[in-house]
Amino acid sequence: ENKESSSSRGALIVLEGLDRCGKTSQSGRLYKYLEEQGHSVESWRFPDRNTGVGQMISSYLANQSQLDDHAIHLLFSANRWEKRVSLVHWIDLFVSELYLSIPVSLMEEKLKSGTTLIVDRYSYSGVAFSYAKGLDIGWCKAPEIGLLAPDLVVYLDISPEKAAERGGYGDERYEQLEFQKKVAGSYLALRDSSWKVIDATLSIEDIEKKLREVVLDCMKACHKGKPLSQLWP
Ligand code: DGP
Ligand code: NA
Ligand code: NA
Repeated sequence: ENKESSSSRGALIVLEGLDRCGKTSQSGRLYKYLEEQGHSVESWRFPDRNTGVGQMISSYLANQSQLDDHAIHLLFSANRWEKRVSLVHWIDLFVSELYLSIPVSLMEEKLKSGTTLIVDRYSYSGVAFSYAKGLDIGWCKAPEIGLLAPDLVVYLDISPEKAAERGGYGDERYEQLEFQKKVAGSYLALRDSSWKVIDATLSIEDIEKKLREVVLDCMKACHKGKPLSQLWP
């Protein structure tokens, strides 16, 4: 009897790429398209700067605070964990004033109820940026273990030089050509054959079209019952 609902889950779609690769505007366009097509869809981004942890990350990125490389790495990861799991509070238990928090898997519930999530950056950014700073790759991957694995990773491919020409560069900590070159190298080390790589120097419309194709394919597979899995598969 649950066949119906479990076979119509949403897809976890992740967009990755260097700063200024066009990820954010493409995820906006994709979101609008899917919504117009009548799909249940949400647009997420990491870091989510609205949480307490997110505000610490934001201040670090704006160079308003300094943090050890390992410490900031764990904050980015914590920011993903806090969006995977939401704590439902049960207060007012009258017997002993107990205060219980029941964890609910936010992402999983959404996906299982049929909502597709378009996520602008995820664990791959977490590893790519810290590995670029010289941290051990195994250490970088460890705190991501147990987060939901995406059904699709789309990499918007642009050279660090081309990205730097796009302007507005240099506002935040990581937006420097030499560092972005290292990040590009990290992404290369992380990529596997399941990633869909789209040339981010194509026209906005062409990228949008290619993105829709791979996303709709993935959504079909999820709809047919492709199981959810966890990082790192
Ligand atoms: P964005 O809001 O997508 O522009 O991301 C802000 C910056 O933070 C960008 O330079 C990419 C970087 N970033 C995103 N996620 C992570 C992460 O998990 N770890 C680290 N170290 N950097 C990240
Ligand atoms: Na940025
Ligand atoms: Na992040």
